[in-house]
Amino acid sequence: MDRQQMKDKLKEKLPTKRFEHSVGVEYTAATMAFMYGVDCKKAMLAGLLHDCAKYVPNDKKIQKCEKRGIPISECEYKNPDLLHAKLSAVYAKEKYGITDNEILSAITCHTTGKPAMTTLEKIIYIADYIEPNRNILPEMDIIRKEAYTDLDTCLLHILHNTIHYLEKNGSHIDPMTQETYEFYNQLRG
Ligand code: DGI
Ligand code: FE
Ligand code: FE
Repeated sequence: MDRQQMKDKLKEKLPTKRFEHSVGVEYTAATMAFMYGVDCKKAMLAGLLHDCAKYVPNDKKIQKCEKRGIPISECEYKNPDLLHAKLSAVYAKEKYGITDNEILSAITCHTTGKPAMTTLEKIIYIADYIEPNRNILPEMDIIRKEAYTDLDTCLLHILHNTIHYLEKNGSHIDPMTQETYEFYNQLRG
């Protein structure tokens, strides 16, 4: 499947706004790939497809992950939307023909992050948050600059603000989100 065919298929699977968000992540990831010397094609594919399973109904998300033996945390059982990251990697492989494991892992961890991410994984996590169509979140101007000056500072800033937002709303923090935060917080020293 070439890139245009992938785009056409994705457009059918997502509401307009989510499709536009995906294209925003595709191109934001490309600019970050230039900055950090990462394979631009990989960054664009991961960006384009990162949310491809977002609109699978939540009960199906659980079913499909269970069927493939993908581990599901207690927090993911309570908030099955979190599984769209893992399931989007499955769909990228099964339905869009992506075989590259660097792309697939960047899609897998785009929502919670994980400790010791590769540069491509960081780029997708960050591009998802800062792409131009995203609603403006607190400190977005600073976070967008950090994305092009210091990846780890940017990552920690997003994790900090996300955890703060989740706590404020009484949402459960997934252990992977917490571990990622602690990892990058310790790294800063
Ligand atoms: O899919 P997107 O909307 O583009 O962005 P995303 O994949 O980063 O998902 C964002 C949502 O995920 C947002 O509503 C916050 C939520 N989220 C991220 N980490 C956690 C979380 N929700 C819970 N309950 N726990 C987490 O640790
Ligand atoms: Fe997502
Ligand atoms: Fe997204």
